[in-house]
Amino acid sequence: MPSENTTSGPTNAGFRDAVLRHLTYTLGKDVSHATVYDWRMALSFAVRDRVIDRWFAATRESYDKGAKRVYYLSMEFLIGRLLQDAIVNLRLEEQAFSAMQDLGLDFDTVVHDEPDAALGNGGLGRLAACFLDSLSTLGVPAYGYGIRYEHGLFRQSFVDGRQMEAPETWLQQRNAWEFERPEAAFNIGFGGSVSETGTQAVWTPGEGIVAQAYDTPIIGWQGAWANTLRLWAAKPVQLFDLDRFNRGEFAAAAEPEALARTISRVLYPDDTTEIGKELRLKQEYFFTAASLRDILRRFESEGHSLEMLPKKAAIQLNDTHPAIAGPELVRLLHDERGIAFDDAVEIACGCLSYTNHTLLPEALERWSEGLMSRLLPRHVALIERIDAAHAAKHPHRKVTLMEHGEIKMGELSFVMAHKVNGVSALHTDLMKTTVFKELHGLYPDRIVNQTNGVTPRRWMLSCNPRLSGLITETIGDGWVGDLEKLSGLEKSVGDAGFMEAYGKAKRDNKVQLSNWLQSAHGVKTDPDALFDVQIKRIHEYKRQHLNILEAIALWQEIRENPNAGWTPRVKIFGGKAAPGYFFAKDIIHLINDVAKVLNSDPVTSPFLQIVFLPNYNVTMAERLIPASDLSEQISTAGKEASGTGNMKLTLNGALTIGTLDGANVEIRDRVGAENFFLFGMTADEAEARREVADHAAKAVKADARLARALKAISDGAFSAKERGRYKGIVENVSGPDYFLVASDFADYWQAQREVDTAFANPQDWMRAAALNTARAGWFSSDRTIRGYLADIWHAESLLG
Ligand code: NBG
Repeated sequence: MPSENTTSGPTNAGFRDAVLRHLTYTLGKDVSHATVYDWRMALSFAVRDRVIDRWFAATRESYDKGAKRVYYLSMEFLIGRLLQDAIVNLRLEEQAFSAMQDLGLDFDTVVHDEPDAALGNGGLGRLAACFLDSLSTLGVPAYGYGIRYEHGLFRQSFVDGRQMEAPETWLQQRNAWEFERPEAAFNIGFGGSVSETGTQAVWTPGEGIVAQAYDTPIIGWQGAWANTLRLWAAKPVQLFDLDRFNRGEFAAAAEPEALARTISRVLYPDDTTEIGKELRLKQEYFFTAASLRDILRRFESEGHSLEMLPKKAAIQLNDTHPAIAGPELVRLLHDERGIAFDDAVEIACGCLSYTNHTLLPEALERWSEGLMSRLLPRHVALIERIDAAHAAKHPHRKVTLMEHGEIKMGELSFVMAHKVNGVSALHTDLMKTTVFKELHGLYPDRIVNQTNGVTPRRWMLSCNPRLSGLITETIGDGWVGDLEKLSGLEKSVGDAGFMEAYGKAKRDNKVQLSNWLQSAHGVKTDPDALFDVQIKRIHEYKRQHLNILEAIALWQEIRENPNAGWTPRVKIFGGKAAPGYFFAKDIIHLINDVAKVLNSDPVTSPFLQIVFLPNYNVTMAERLIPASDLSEQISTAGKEASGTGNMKLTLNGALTIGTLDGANVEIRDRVGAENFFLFGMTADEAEARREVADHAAKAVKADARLARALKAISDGAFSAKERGRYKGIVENVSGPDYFLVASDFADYWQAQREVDTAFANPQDWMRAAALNTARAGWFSSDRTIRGYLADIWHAESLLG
């Protein structure tokens, strides 16, 4: 892994001494007693030291230049591990590697000791993490604001094929990257009452909680700039009740503290459906209110007048979770600083913008007015006033911010933002014609598109050293900071030497994955088989059940005709289901049950194997993606807002089998239709098909393979002791089938057979894979951030 060190500074020996110094003086450990944890911490501190000066300099420069800052408010930052990332961004590979070697340690073992910070559910949270990397790389003064969850996304295991959930414990050990900021703390109130005197309203909260900041520096590529991820932890206003304690009521005395801490205790394990818990609303207000106060404090410390706020602060709402920012900012400006209401709304709109990440109706947040009035009484009054102002401007409007006793957070965000963006071209178009149709008509310039992207530092340079090395050898290392340079690879795609090296990098990655599957999971796989990968949250719209149904049908066909020259394939699944989403949990169970039967079938297992890896997370994605041949992006068209895993896989040379959904459309446009396995209905066709009576039953009847696969499930072929176990799935697919599994099955089967044929010709396959890499440059999150800067934030890079 070592590559050329381009930073000046300490020599390798100097760096090793820094590690030793931290081991001794920061960790208080002697070399002879140091554990892997101690070494990992010492290495992290030595690396972190290299970030600090740059971090301070960036902060100073932002103040000196009076720069506009970008504030990214997000309930989730799925950052994963940071050590390797920082080493790669600082170009410290050589020094860190040789320091560990000198000290008699295995570099990979030390790096892999770091817990994976899973402060997010899926795409939305990982996108936020990629954006932080790009903002720092581009030298844009920016802060990420979120919650310092004590427990991130649950740890998943399988017992008899069923998903089990256990708490995640990333903070059990010390977190090497964060700095506690006891002085950066705000009191956040809930409940209480509002008194009005004349035009002035005063909210007196009934309870309070302290939001205290923890800062993590985020270093950009080559250490050119560093920003801050500021996460809020909930602390009690009063530590404990001494009177009760002295009376011997120990548990009761600790109650206020425990209750307060509850707010930042866990990440809600649900990314698409609203669970409607009071605690969730409290979390949302807690981090939004603390962030806005921090933003205003910084702004006011620079001595500007409040009308200048939109020129100095761009505040991005990552989905509706921080949507309360609209009324809260109006409250801070109007109630607390005396700005006229209309002006306060205008200033707030000038700062705020909102990204929508899903059109699934159940995922658009709505809060009951009752709950909201109880927790945030002043905000409800302000929302009513915002709604009235909107109605006055548009007397014929039909869409209101409040309806059936609920407050609609998507609509509130729309009205309070100067720009609203979708995350892929198709998704943005659908926003205009579906969920925000009327609002789009009233504000035709408000909706803009910013197709998602991924950071090439983590998703190529760091996770795929073999391919990165080859790319750099071929076109130089400019691609890391400018991914579009990958197009320079195209001319090498006809070159036999390059293609051999490309094929070797992929094969070596597959061997490495295969070895890990064996050592970590006891699964034996053939690295020459096609590695077919579906890694993402488990959801009906993502259609993991379509994938497993196809596997069953294929198994049946191979059994009938084992000598037909089948292309060996390993289907790898990874992903978690929300604990309360029973259908998704049944899909996991079914995949595991099917795997058990298929993997032990001596006739078919040389050709078809199923592996479901437990506890999929960022770290696992980093292992799987470089070794994948086929990327499954098979959502029902119109339902996947963008996808970002699809981009990572494309970049790493996996070919996609996919529908015309989300960013698949743009991926296919760029890599070329001939290098992409397209199947299925378009979003319009899907919409129309749902109107056809008995569409699923008809599709099942028309497709003997699908019918036979469903019958095997019903007959208990995979659940002999409980034949009815998957009745729900079978009935859904052959009955209502909202996600059109049955209707897309035949086409999917056909596309998979085309995959088989294509993979049997390794030269052509590798050529297509290399073209996928060469043409993936546009999907860098650097490009996405440039788009936000130009179209939404109107902020600038302070680098060069
Ligand atoms: C997800 C979408 C993905 C998209 C990411 C990032 C949520 C609510 N939405 O398609 O499902 O890629 O957001 O934009 O997590």
